[in-house]
Formats: sequence, C-alpha cells, structure tokens
Amino acid sequence: MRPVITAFEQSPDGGQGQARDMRVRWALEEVGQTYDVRLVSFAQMKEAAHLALQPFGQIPTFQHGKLALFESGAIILHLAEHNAGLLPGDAAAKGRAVAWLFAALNTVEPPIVELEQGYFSAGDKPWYPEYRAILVDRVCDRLNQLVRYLGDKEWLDQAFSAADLMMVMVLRRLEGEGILETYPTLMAYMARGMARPAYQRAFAAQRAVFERTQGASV
Ligand code: GTB
Repeated sequence: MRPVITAFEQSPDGGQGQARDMRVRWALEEVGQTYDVRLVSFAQMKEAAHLALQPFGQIPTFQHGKLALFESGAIILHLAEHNAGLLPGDAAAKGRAVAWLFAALNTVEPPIVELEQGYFSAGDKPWYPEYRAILVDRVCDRLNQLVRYLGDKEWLDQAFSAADLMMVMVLRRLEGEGILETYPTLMAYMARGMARPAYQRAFAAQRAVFERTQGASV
C-alpha cells in the first residue's frame, strides 16, 4: 500500500515548489518510497473530512495504512525513522540531525516567515521599508550564524540527512528577497541539495500538477 499525501490543487506559488508538500515529496523520493497525491482545493481544506486529518486546514497530510500524520516536520521525521537514507545510524549523529531538523523549522524558518508575512500584512504602509529592514536584519542574524556553523562543510553533519532537506527548503523561502545572493556559502549548500536526483524528481512531480491545473484553467 502506497502512502497518500495531500497537496494544493492550485498552488499559489506557480509551481515553484514552495508549498510544503514539496518537502514531503523530496523525503519520499530520498527513501525510494512511491506515493499517491490527493489534490485539495482551498475550500476542501476547511471541510470536516480534511480537518480530521489536519486540524489547521492545511496541506500536507500523510496517510499510510492506519497512520495519519500532519506537520511536514513530523512526516519527514517519521519517514526518516522508518526508512534508510535520511538519518544516520549512529545515535549521536542521529541526535544531531534531529536537532538540526528542529533548528531549520524552529530557529531559522520563523524570521523568514515573519519577513514574508510582513509584506502581506504591512507592504502598503508608509513605514514598511523601515519595518522590512528590521525583519531582514533578523533573518540575516540567523543566516550569519548558519554560515558560521557550516563553514566549508558539505552538509550540516557528515552526510546528507533530513536536516539538510528541511534546511534547504527553509532557505528556499528566501528566493526572490535579494538576500541569499549575498551568502555564497548558502547558495552553494542549497545548490548541492537541489541537485540531488530525489529533489529533482520531487520538484518535477509538483511542477507537473501546476502545469496540468494551469492548462485546465485556461
Ligand atoms: N506547520 C505546517 C507544516 O509544516 O506542515 C504548515 C503547513 C502550511 O503552512 N501549509 C500551507 C497551507 O496549507 C501550505 S505550505 N496553507 C493554506 C491555509 O493555511 O489555509 C505554505 C506555503 C503556501 C504558499 C506558498 N507560496 O505560494 O509560495 C508558500 C508556502
């Protein structure tokens, strides 16, 4: 039985792989697990059937047999713990990878989301440029710390793990902000992640949904 994940029927990101099903797709591809995708509309995400799977009315969800999960981090951790390829076998290294998985979600992503949301909630205000500068500073504090840690390492720890997958996807949220370009270490780190065949397959799969639905709407 193949797992089933949910994804946007019409992703507002125009097929750029920014919606969080991309993270789960990438993890599934890394572990070699085939899967099915159930596309949901914004209206369906708020209906009882979907809320029973995802209490916040969001994608992605993950169902495999009797198991139903939400939260992309939890889904990826589950996949990493039950399949080879996304977490090291050594207990200490595994602990570090899990710590970095949480760091990507809880420490690096929040200021990035704040920057994104700042534009949506205050982009038309006269004081927005100063506000944005504060938000950018917060993002850069985290990026500077990450760069210092990464140094010339290929991955966060010795081998690629779920933590790198999540960190690359979190950093991708900064695309188009004009910030990443000043961080060659991070650009190179992201490029390494995005060059992985599993990433490429996941990206193509979510892109195909956009192209299909785009074609259907014109
Ligand atoms: N913490 C949850 C997780 O990690 O699974 C967050 C899930 C989440 O934010 N889901 C979003 C969602 O369903 C889609 S990914 N939103 C609908 C809603 O809340 O009603 C976030 C996202 C959406 C769109 C873009 N984009 O267009 O660029 C990027 C990221």
